[in-house]
Amino acid sequence: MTKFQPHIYFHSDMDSADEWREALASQFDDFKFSVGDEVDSPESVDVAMIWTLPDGGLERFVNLRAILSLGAGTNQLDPQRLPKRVPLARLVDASLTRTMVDYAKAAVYRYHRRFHIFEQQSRDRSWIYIPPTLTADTSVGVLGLGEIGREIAFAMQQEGFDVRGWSRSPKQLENIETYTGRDGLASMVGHCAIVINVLPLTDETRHILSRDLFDHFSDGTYLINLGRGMHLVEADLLDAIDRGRIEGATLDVASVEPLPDAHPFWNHPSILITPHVAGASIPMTAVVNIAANIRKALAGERLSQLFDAERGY
Ligand code: NDP
Ligand code: OXD
Repeated sequence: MTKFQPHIYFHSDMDSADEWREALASQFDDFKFSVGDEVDSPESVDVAMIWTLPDGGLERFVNLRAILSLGAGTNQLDPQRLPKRVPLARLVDASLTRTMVDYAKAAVYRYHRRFHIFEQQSRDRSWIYIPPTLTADTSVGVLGLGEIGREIAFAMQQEGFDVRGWSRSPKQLENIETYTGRDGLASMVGHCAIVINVLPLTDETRHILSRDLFDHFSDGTYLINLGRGMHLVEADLLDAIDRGRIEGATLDVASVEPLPDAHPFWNHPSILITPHVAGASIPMTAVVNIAANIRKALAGERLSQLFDAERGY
């Protein structure tokens, strides 16, 4: 029988526990919400909602039925360290997707309309006309066509860009040329003026943004990384910029966050850093899918957005 008073454990240094408590109250008449290290009767915890693993792990929650990631990605949880018997689900949320799409649009337009050059020209008091071009003349490639990548690709296509996309399994998307496999990726990026990465971090995708791939870029390509810092071989990016393969990069994620003070990406004229802000989920919207998964966990049903250990995402 379904238990209607879930005990939810919450751990995140990125998300507001108060906002999540309020959002959950809109979905459950009665629930127990435990935050931090002091958890009263850990054996009664049903569900863990977490961004990263708490120091003590989750083993003390011996009756845990579900782990719900507060991120679309799960690598920050190091799924290998989670209790194997408990299913893990990632976050899918309209507000998260929307903010990612908005970020991708802003970053693409900054290059497409040459704002990155005008920013420098403004600092140099330099008035040099650069004629605008049509979106149809700029090709954008999206790595990852899942919940977020697919929406980014559609949004770019609606803006009139020439859009291509790469995924693990074949896809048919209207007016978007799609590719699979490493050869497909190498061929796709050669056609792109702007490459956006929105892949999950897995054993297969770690360091995918490396010299091997950059050597298939046309000279002067722009790179936008919204996935994870460990997708990128940072030294290879600097080298590709020096060689002219990459003209500029917008990086929302870094292998070490916050990016260390002495990192060569700071102040680099061709690199724009943003502090992992591309996507944000708003508890009041994200709670709908989270609450649905809490109900499924309590009813012993299969969770939605389940992490697949074999695929790694
Ligand atoms: P999904 O799981 O919905 O989609 C992942 C996509 O990547 C799928 O299209 C999948 O292919 C593809 N993919 C996975 N592995 C491979 C591979 N080896 N080769 C080719 N394609 C592959 O994830 P989301 O769209 O929800 O999120 C993607 C990532 O975005 C997150 O994991 C996270 O890293 C990042 N993110 C970053 C944020 C930020 O603020 N910077 C915010 C939110 C997410 P297939 O379709 O065949 O399964
Ligand atoms: C996520 C993120 O994965 O914020 O949701 O990076």
